[in-house]
Formats: sequence, C-alpha cells, structure tokens
Amino acid sequence: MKRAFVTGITGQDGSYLTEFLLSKDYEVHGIIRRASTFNTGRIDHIYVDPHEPNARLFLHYGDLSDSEQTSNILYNIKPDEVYHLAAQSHVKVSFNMPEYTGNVTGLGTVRLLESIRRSGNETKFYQASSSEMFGRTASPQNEESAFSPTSPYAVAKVYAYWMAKNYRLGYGLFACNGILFNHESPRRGEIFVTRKITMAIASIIAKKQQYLYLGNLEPKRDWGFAPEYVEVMWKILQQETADDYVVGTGEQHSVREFVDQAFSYVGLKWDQYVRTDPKYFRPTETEDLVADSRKIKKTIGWAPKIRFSELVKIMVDADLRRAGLATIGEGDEFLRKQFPNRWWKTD
Ligand code: NAP
Ligand code: F7E
Repeated sequence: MKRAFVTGITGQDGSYLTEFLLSKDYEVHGIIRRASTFNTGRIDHIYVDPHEPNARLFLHYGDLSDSEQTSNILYNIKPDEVYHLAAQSHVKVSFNMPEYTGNVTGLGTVRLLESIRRSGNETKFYQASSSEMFGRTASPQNEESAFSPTSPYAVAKVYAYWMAKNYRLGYGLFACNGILFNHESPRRGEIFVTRKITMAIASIIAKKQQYLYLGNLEPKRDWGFAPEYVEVMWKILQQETADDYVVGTGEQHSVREFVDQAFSYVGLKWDQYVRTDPKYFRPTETEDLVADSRKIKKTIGWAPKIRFSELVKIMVDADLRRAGLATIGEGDEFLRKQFPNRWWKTD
C-alpha cells in the first residue's frame, strides 16, 4: 500500500486529493492546525476512527511554521509521496500579512524539502505552484514564461518553486512543480471571488442579503474544476522523471463574466445586485492569466472536461442546494454525465 503525506489536507484541494488517494488505496496522513473550532469540515465525510482496522486516513497536528513536528511525521511515516498544498493562499490577505505569508508559503516549503532530504528516504514531492507567479507576464503562460509576481503571495510561491527545483537539481529529489491556474469547486474557500459570488446569489434569492460587494471586475482568469486538477497532481508524481507542468483550461474569462453568467443562470440581472467596494481592490493586480497547457496534454494526456460555463452552474447549484433552495440543476446533470463513477462525494 502506498503512503502519502498531504499538507493542506483541510483545504479545497487537500480534501479532494485525499478522497482521490483513498480511492486509489493509499494510506493518507495529513497535518491539521490546532484551532479553537473544528477546521476539518471538508474531510469529515471520509474520516474513519483511526482505531478501526480499515482506517487509512490519519491526522496529525502540525504547522508549516514549525519544522520539528513535520520532520517527525515525515521521519516516522516514511511516505512514498508528499503533496505540499498548505499555504496562506489568499492573495489579498498576503498584502495584509506579507511576513506571515513569506514564512508559511515560502519558508514552509523549504522546511519540508529539508526534512525529506535529511530523512534520506526516497520520497516524491509535489509543490503547489501557482499561475499567480506569472503576474504581469503576457498571456498565454507556459513552462517557459518568465515569472513577474505582483503580490507577496506570488513572491513567496516563486521562492518555493525555485527551492523545489533546486532540491531536484542539487540533491536529485523527485520534486515537481504543478503550476496550476485557478481551480474552483463547491468546496472553494468562501472569500475567493467565485465562491463569494455563488454564495451571495443563494443568499439574495433567500432574501438574506441585498447586495454583493466586490472589487475589481476586470481581471481575467483561467478557471477550472478542482477535482480534475487534483488528479493531475497525482499523475505528475507518477511520471518516470520529475518535471514542472502548467495546468489550466486554456479558456479565459473576466470576473465580470463570472458574475454575469452566475446571476443570469438564476434569472437575475447582476448589475442590480453588485456594488463596488474599494477595500477589495489589491495594491497591484494580476490582470491577464490563461494557460498554455500543451506540455501536460502531450506528456500526460490530460485535458479538462469541465469548462467555464459548466463550472459556474456547478457552483451555483451547490450553493442553492446548501441554502435549501433547489435540488438538481443543469450543473449537477452535467457532472453526472461527465463523471458517472466519480470518486468524490457531492458537496
Ligand atoms: P485553501 O483551500 O486555502 O487551503 C489551504 C490549506 O493550507 C488549508 O488546509 C489550511 O489549513 C492550510 N494551511 C494554511 N496555513 C497553514 C499553516 N501555517 N500550517 C499548516 N497548514 C496551513 O487552498 P487550496 O485552494 O486548496 O490550494 C491548495 C494549494 O494550491 C495552496 O498552496 C495554494 O496556494 C495553491 N494553489 C491554489 C490554486 C487554486 O486556484 N485553488 C491555484 C494554484 C495554486 P486550515 O484549514 O487550518 O486553514
Ligand atoms: O481573485 C478579483 C481579484 O481571490 C480572483 C488563489 O487560489 O488563484 C487564487 O488567487 C480575481 C482577482 O483568486 C473580489 O482582484 C474582485 O483579480 O478569487 P481570487 P486569485 O487572486 O486569482 C491563484 C491561482 C492562487 O494560487 C491563489 O492561491 O477576482 N476580485 N472582487 C475579488 N477577489 C476576491 N477574493 N474578493 C472580491 O471581492
């Protein structure tokens, strides 16, 4: 049985990845942070009491700012694969907390790489790199594009990217960077723009909210569907040689288009509900991202099934359902057709 160690297991990607790895018969270990309230909502449905003989998911307390505990875990469990997904992952928050973001998102990666190197184990390492690292570089962006980061988050990710690459070149570690463009889902954190919009629509329909306050509607993103992206993470570590890959849909839409499509789907005119609040603008913005994913398509054969218009419907459907406003919508139907044997549970 293969053993994986997942940092960021309680996050959007960590939860889907864990579900995927369990479906592939892995034993999965993850770190969770101590908090005064439970932060395991995204993985509760797959958690089995570790005393049970069939338990294959094990959680350990830890934090990326503390290398001792993660070192011990790595030393004790000797994983075949490490998926390093934990980060202070919010771009706007990184402007408010640049030092913390550098410590966790940048140095946190080095702490893990060093622990693996010192352990002497043959452990493969996946680094959750980000399209945000391209910043101001002209689109479309691929593995050869220069980095031009425009936020403390992106700067920290560039540092982590190069450290992973350096451990590959210098110490022969099987370390890979997945440079993933934005990927969303019904499990997306509530302060990222897509989820903020779809949740607000449910609240507006339920008459619990009148307006949705947003920042800059012009930036363009390449939005994909998170469950498909976590499968790619796994595939990247199953290759013969370690390498870096750009992953995205190749389709670009502005925040304004996301808003428009989401409101139109439920028959509402977005401009009657959306207001601007300058506090959501960033000191510097990444304006223009879209992936050139030819490399991953050629080497791994990966292509996304869910495109922008379906993604919007899937997310709106999920939030309407959570609010008790609808049961099955067009997005759900599309998911059923595309993934008849899906390994993740409906949210
Ligand atoms: P997310 O939902 O924000 O999850 C972040 C995870 O990191 C959570 O489990 C969080 O734990 C954990 N974490 C944060 N600070 C930590 C610390 N100091 N010590 C230990 N754990 C900590 O992020 P995501 O969307 O799943 O993204 C996964 C990774 O991919 C991140 O590294 C992100 O930067 C990167 N990425 C994401 C995208 C995207 O579009 N989603 C694209 C490219 C790259 P808590 O639950 O306790 O907060
Ligand atoms: O912003 C604009 C905002 O916070 C998208 C992370 O997963 O993807 C994510 O970073 C766009 C930006 O995601 C609001 O200015 C307008 O242009 O959803 P977001 P992000 O910054 O693209 C990358 C690839 C990652 O790696 C990150 O970890 O939407 N926007 N109004 C807003 N954004 C937010 N959050 N809130 C607003 O009210």
